[in-house]
Amino acid sequence: MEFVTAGESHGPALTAIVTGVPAGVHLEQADVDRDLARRQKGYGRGGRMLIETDRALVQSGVRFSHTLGTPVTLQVVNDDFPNWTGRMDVFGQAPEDLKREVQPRPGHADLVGMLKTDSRDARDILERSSARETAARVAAGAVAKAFLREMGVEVFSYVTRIGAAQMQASGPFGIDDIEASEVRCPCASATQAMKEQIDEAKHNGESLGGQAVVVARGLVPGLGSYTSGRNRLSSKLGAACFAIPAIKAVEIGLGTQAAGLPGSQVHDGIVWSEEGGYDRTGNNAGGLEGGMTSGQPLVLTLSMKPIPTLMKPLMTVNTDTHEPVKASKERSDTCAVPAMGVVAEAEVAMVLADAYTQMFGDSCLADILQRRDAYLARIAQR
Ligand code: EPS
Repeated sequence: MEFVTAGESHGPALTAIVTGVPAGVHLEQADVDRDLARRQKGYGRGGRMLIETDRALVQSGVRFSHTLGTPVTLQVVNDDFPNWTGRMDVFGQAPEDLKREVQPRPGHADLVGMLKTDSRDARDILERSSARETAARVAAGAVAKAFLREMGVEVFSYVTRIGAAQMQASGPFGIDDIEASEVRCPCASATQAMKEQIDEAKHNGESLGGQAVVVARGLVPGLGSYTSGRNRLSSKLGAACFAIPAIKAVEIGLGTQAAGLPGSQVHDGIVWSEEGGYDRTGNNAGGLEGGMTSGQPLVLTLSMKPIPTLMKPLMTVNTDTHEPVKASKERSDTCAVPAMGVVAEAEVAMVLADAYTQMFGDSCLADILQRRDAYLARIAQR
């Protein structure tokens, strides 16, 4: 299972096409729209989210709330498009008085994209490099999640850091605690500290990054492969997470901390019981051993840099005159870390769904479930 997206931030619409979806997967409109709405929320979002109410128009691949085994096309209309007449028209001539973007933002794709594509207007680049595109990924990811639900797999995320505010407690919490928080952090005191960070950043014309953890529970052991580097699930998950704009690091389980500890404090012990079969004494490995799922929860931590659009802009160079100027300041978000967690769920779900179909087939759900059950029965004998 894989997907491709198309669409500009202020163009008519975003589109995702998901291929490799087995027939017979139950999918409702609400499955997609729920995640689209979750992505739009989050303290620190800017004015654009007041304009958009993202919904997916499912245009192929689903009949009577079940997938057909054909490509699934999902379209998310940009409600802002009509406000961009004369700036984002699909056809015709650019108006004489068109204001080109010639003050590239440090840290954004603006300058390098202009050089690469021989453009004199950074809008040609920023329209696609905008994180608006992640709405289409979330729509695609909802299809993967619907398939994973049939496999008994749940994917969720929560925010652990925004700027200097970090969640300390890792005590028990529920999905409701995450979704009740305006920053998608299950700890109430950390939520408050994160909101204060965002308020301060906004006041200072700054932007903020942070960290989110993505968890997948209910996975069978053995998804992925140890036999070649490209087929290691860790490599595919890393590529998918780094595909998210502004992601600067992806950690698995204990992550970079493992580099500073002796092996005895890093590796999870293996145990066996009559009732449960093989198990581990911990999950420092984050659910991956040898490039395969271990059967423990998959735990990934993603670190996001601050958004490059600053209301108190950094210095840059005018690409027409080469004069030093302040970078352009578009309407933007102060912090998009809560949204990033939802996007990461989608990316991770797609990799996991693909791994399931590689292992158990991709023609129809009933066959996949039968093969999955036979596999689980076999390994339970070991
Ligand atoms: C973005 C700039 C802002 C964000 C946008 C990403 O959009 P606008 O320029 O229209 O104010 O709101 O994110 C989204 C629209 C979204 O749906 O996440 C950017 O430059 O990357």
